[in-house]
Amino acid sequence: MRSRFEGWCAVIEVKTLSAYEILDSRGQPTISVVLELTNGVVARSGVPSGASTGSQEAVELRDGDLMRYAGRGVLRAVEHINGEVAGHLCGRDFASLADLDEALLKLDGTANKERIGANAIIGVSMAAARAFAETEGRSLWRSLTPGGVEPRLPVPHFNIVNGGAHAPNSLDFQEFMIAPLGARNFAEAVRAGAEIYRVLRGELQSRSLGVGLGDEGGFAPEIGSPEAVLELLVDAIESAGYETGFDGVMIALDPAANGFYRDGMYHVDGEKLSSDQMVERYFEMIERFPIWSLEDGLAENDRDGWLHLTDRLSEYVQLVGDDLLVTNPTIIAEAIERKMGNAALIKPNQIGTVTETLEAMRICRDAGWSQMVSHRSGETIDSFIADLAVGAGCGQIKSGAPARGERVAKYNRLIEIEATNALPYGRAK
Ligand code: 2PG
Ligand code: MG
Repeated sequence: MRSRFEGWCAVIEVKTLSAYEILDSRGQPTISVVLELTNGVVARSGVPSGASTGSQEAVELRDGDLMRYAGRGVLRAVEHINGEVAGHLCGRDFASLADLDEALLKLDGTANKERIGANAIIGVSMAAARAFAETEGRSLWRSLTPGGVEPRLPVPHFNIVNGGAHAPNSLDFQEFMIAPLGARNFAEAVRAGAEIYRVLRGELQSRSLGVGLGDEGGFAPEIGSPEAVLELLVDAIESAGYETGFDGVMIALDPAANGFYRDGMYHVDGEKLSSDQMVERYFEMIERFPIWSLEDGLAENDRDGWLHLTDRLSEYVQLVGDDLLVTNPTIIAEAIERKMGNAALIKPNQIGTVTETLEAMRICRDAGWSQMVSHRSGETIDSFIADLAVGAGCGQIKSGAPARGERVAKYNRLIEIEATNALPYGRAK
């Protein structure tokens, strides 16, 4: 249906809403949602879950019943969906996703979604976004595209070495990613990622290092030094026949510094570094290696450090806030104002509704900040974030290694979108 004034619009009426407990990629309980409309549309979603979380994230409701899944069950959140959320939405008309999300926020009534649970709310919101798209007869990515934004295929950031909270090795940095910025298109970027991943496996084996995997499908070798991993990555990129650089393959880091910040110091590979020393260490890494993006280089509480980090490094690299910003429009607006970083990681479950996620992205766009859409370390096969990245036109995504079903579900969805639509590839200009 096309409205005369605003382009596409649809009114949906919720018929039934239900949820159940399923497993995520780490073998922990999470939520699956099924939303049925009176027009016959049935939409689903699977809710992701993080391990290295920011303190300001919307609250993921867990049962705390130690007799089930060591307290990690989500039956209370599931009951909230099947009970009061269903009671609140069923039989009602909604003219937009924003209206439906607003109804969810009002029903919850808390600032951080702790009553109903952000995991419950985001599951319903994602299913509802799909229900709107389906009713409009459009792809999910198209229905998520804001006016004036050019949809595009994002540069994939493949996390091929895992450490920190995502692996049991002694590597303090959490994520070492390769980003084929110079690829011709998305399919070629995937090819580069997969070929480099394969070569890296061989190189690890030839050095008698383990090829076991971390939570996001990257290798988790027993290496302590981040620089040693960066050397390996550059070797693997070149041995696979690619060049480093903006016309080829670049490296992105997510040290997730909350994880190694203790007593005001950064603990890296046996050394204790002050905030300033940590920033200088990054400066040296950026000089030596083809790094283009640095996420959570410092801890979320090290706010003066973030100001210094931005001052010192923003002309050389993208500085992405994840735990610092938690996809929260208010927190992002403040960081833009204070010049803390220059880009935001975007994870819908950190804030808890799709509408607020889109708002966070709009604020970034308006300020000239970049955005990288992201999975969580605990995932399902739901590929929602692939459509979100294309629709919002931000040009960047990370979804783990080019391996493991829950990771490649997103990359494969992007390949499908590219194969069936003529869209540009690459970072947003
Ligand atoms: C991160 C994420 C995703 P988690 O820190 O960026 O890679 O990890 O989902 O564990 O917060
Ligand atoms: Mg992160």
